[in-house]
Amino acid sequence: MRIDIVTIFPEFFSVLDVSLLGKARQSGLIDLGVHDLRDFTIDRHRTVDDTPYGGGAGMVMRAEPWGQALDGILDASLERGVFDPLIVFPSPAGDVFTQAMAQQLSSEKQIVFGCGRYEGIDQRVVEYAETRTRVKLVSLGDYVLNGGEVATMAMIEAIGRLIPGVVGNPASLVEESHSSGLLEYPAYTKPGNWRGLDVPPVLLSGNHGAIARWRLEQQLERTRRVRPELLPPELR
Ligand code: JD8
Repeated sequence: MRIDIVTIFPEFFSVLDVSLLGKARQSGLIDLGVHDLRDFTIDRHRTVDDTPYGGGAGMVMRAEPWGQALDGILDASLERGVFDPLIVFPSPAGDVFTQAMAQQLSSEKQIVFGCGRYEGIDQRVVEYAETRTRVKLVSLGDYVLNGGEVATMAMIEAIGRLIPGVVGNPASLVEESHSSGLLEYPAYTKPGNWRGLDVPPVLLSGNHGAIARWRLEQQLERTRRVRPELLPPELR
């Protein structure tokens, strides 16, 4: 997968050089391009924002730098034979990001993340982008962030780890929270007793059937207690 990020804070994404995603980039599973929006301005102050039409507090991101940045990325995609990359604009007004969406997006050839700041991006950028390719507004959740970078980082991690070969043991993806529709069971490791707290005896029994049943019961109990809406009505 090719991932492009447009942002006024390119240094924010240096963390993508390390850990699992860093390894995925070294092995060629993920190809990453981070683009500084200010590189697409033409004034000496590299201005990316301006006052909002209609008045109001704050500033709005100007359309032209975005138009130049997205055209450059999309034209480069065409040269690589990718004709319909997906542009994702993180936005509080977007569809809420879920594991199902991460799974769906993990099969994309190319995703371009457009990280807004200030009060947002001139709406005509979204309208223009829709004339060139597929566009999706996605929200990380029902709370307000200061820009799209944190959401983009979270989405890249959630999507990237689902790309075949990125996670060493694919079986570990199956039992995770949300992948099975249930929250995950509690995990334990040595020592057997830690500060007077024991590991549940069933996990020491060697009885794999009993262990599997205990883990499923834990998943159902935890999901019923914390996120009942994830369960079908008959299991709530
Ligand atoms: C992109 C600018 C800040 C948003 C005035 C605060 C996502 N789940 C989420 N919450 N917030 C965002 C998000 C916030 C953004 C931008 C995403 C670009 N802001 C603006 C509108 C109100 N400020 C998000 N994904």
